[in-house]
Amino acid sequence: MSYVNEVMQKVTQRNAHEPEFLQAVAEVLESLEPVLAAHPEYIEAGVVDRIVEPERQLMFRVPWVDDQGKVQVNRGFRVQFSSAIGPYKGGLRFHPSVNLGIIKFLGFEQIFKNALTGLPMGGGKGGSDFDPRGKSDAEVMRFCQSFMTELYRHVGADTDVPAGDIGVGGREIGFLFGQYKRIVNRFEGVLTGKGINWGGSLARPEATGYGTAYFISEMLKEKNDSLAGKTVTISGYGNVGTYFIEKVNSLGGKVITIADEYGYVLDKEGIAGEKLDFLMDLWTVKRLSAKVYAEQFGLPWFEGKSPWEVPCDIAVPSATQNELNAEHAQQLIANGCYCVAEAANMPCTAEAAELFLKNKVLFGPAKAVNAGGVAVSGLEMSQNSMRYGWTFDEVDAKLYQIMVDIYAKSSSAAKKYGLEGNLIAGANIAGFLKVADAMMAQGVV
Ligand code: 2IT
Repeated sequence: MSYVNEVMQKVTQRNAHEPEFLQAVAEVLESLEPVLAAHPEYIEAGVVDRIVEPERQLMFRVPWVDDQGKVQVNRGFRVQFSSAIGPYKGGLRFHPSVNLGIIKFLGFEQIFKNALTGLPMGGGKGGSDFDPRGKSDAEVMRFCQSFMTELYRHVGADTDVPAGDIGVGGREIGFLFGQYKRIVNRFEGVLTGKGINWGGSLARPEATGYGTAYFISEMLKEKNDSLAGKTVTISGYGNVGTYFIEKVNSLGGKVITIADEYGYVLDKEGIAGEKLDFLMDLWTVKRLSAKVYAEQFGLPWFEGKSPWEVPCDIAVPSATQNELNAEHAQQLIANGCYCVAEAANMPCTAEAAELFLKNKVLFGPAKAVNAGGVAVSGLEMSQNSMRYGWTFDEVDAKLYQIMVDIYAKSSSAAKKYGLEGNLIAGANIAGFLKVADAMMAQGVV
């Protein structure tokens, strides 16, 4: 049995009930085959055996009192996966689907994504099965305060720096930061995604969506093409989707769908102007269904259907893991879609991604495509350390350059290991090499 298969077998035995984690690990390990063949020293040093096991996994009770005076109990998580190249770094997800396996898959992905940014950040992820939908501000605040009352002892500006993810935006980061500061009596950059007048970075809210558009532009540039005049379908309309739409519009393309787990809206004219203004806080603040957008502007709503049935040039899954399966991939390919970029984390199933590669669809993997968010989080950490803040244009220019570099690194790593055009392999290899070399230098830890 090959070394990679042996490692995968052990990971499968140890984490048998965590399908998303196994999916994420299998994809990376497969990419590493040619690297390990060329560099047996990584095998000898147990680098792969170590990188698939989190350095530390925390699970804790989060008790809080709802508006009716009833005690509620949620489960909190923080998985500190790798600190080889910097403090643990990665978002917090508040969603009822959260469990240890989901947080581990996200934390594992974050190791390689963060390495790709070129900034000194390790990999981590956390969250809770708390559902922010339908909760009052006061309930969200009490929950966040309780969550941080346990988490504070495990995090810190030089230890572990959480941020937002699904269900955690500016409001939640504010409540979490306030409680941390109150407990430790220190104003420090323990979280990113902070408000602009209390240590946040300009362009952090925009970063993931803008970065996705910059990355797609790089993929298209290689084919002497651009986003101008292109029709794009997306799913999620949270922080990532909304700012992605804004950037696509400014680059001359149009986005014609948004979706949630109940269905999708088709907006053939493209989401722009007052419609985009309306969309901006529909999920991130109000946490309402995409159907509300359809109703507001008299647009067709397709109940129980997926936006991947709509013909488009470019498809950008921007909601959540495994939202785009093999059947969707086949439909997209049959309808002429020639570029797919993962704005969410692992939104394509392994089978879907395989179909895209096989059919020569330009495919951008999540670790590379959506790295702009955590990249600007890294820039927020730099600004906090300097006690200084860059202008919007300064941060945006750095973000742009980081996305250009990530594309170049991923593309050239794929080429170097005989997998030209396969950005999944390229991103995994480029991210891995940086972390693996750091692990080699630091001994068996
Ligand atoms: O998936 C992600 O990269 C994020 N949710 C952002 C993480 C961060 O630390 O900014």
